[in-house]
Amino acid sequence: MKLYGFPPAANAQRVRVFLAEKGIELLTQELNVREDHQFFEPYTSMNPFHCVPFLELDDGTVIAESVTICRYLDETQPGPSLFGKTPQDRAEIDMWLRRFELDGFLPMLHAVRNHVPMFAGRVVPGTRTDLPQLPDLVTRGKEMASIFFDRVEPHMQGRDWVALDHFTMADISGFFTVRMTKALEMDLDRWPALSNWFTKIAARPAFQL
Ligand SMILES: N[C@@H](CCC(=O)N[C@@H](CS)C(=O)NCC(=O)O)C(=O)O
Repeated sequence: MKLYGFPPAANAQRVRVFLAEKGIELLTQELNVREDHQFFEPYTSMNPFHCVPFLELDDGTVIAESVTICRYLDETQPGPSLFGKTPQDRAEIDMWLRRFELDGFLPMLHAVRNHVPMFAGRVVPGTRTDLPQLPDLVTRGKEMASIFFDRVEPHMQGRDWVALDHFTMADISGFFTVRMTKALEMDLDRWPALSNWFTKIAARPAFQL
């Protein structure tokens, strides 16, 4: 089994943090997506979505999608689950994972891709394109993320973790969503409970990226 990633890439970092939290060691290979190595063979055939991370199993099966990789490793490797033990725990964690991914991460991802100069010509992940960076998508992404954080803030008041009463995968994905406020110059102090949680998560040894 081998994990392909790129140290500065947020989605690859998400898996790295998960591995560190679980104490799992894997064979890894760096794929420099800034130098377009994902478009060369054998990688373009291994993951035709041209993104890291992806996990190559011993029988050649390739699993992409950071949360899917983490879920697979959670189920197949030893150690306490970060995805929940009971159906109810799994449902609560998955609910928060999807909220952070769909309502937070996605609009912010498009805002970042349309804002940061490095992503010119790369506004769609895994694609080289003539589509221009659109400032309106930056504005709208930040507005959508703000609405999402306004909803999360009351939930986080008086809580230590995003889901359940202990650290889970929802805290990992939540961290990478909230961290994008930095690239978008959003003031996290607007959401004090979320900000306190973020500071605490960022201090964990596994998050020293
Ligand atoms: N939904 C995918 C997204 C993967 C993704 O966007 N990876 C980025 C790095 S964070 C990438 O490899 N981009 C390459 C490119 O845009 O060409 C996941 O969660 O793994």
